[in-house]
Amino acid sequence: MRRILHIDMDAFFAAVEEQRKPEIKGKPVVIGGSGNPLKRGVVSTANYEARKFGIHSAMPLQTAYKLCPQAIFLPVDYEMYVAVSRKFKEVLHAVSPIMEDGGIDEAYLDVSALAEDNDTIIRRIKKGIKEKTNLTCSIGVAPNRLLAKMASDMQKPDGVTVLNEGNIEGLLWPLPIRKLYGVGPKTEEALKKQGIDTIGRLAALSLEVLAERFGNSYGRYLFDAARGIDDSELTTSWEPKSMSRETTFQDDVGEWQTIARTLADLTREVVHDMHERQYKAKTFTVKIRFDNFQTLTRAKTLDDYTDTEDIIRKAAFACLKRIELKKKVRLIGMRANNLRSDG
Ligand code: TTP
Ligand code: MG
Repeated sequence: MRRILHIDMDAFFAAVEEQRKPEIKGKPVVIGGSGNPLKRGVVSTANYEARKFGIHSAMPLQTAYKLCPQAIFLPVDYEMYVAVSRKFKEVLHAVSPIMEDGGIDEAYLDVSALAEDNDTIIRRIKKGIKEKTNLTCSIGVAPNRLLAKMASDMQKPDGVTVLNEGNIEGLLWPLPIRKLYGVGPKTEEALKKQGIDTIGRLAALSLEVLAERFGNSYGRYLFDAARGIDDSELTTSWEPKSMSRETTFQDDVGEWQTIARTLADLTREVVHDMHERQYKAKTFTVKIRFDNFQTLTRAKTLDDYTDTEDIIRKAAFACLKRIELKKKVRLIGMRANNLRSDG
């Protein structure tokens, strides 16, 4: 039987901020946008004190302000969080090299081949993360990735949850279907219309019915997932698949100069990341979102890998030129992919 862990940091951005500003500990803290709750932007995360007021990720900052004007609002310091993220992933990678990077504050670890039991491994991980970052995490333990991911969310913060064949009925089936990994708002709505509101009710549907409603492949996925079945292997390449930056403008922008200056700034930041992490890249992509949310991307692939800012900026501007700026721009992004480690 495989032993997969999913590790997810608790209130990650907020916890990092509390770490470097101990005076805000115990108070409601909201991280998002430029940190000004009267301006446009959304909540990236809120600490547990702020969540008591109903504040959550993706909520407009202005709404968060109405719910809790006395909260401490801070800007997103992405560089800082990436640096901390790297530290905690190093701890995990040292425990087992079979690691899948799940995002800035989460990762999967296959510990099947280790001699120690799960309790010992978990203690080692929590202790290592505490020592290196002084932060807490929650861990899900399961025979596969799907269950591990769902388990890590069940006892936050600083929890450990074991989810396996024996407690699927007790722990998984009572959950709302939206909690099932891979079920988005559309599927949720479609299922709710049929009166299917929990994972248990989903598990009661036959494969034939699910395949008919959702197609063979997604129907099969739902059938298996509701039973906690997932045979997929971890994707272990511990390389970032891309490095990117994007900015949402405070007010939608029509002037080319502002857009160009912002793209040059984003390019500099991406190049800085590449230097820091010793990566070169071959493909560069620019993303533009207009005020009507229409989003376009243009990519350019060079003949050689590079980390030279001038060359990368030229590639970025070549992409930008291929986008007709006939509407105001809400967001601009820049990404380096097709990466090669030079370290
Ligand atoms: P999560 O792990 O979803 O949230 P969290 O770590 O803040 O809280 P929890 O204790 O419940 O795990 O996301 C990790 C980080 O990703 C989060 O700190 C901020 C960022 N994030 C966003 O920027 N926008 C979002 O909509 C979400 C969900 C997260
Ligand atoms: Mg988290």
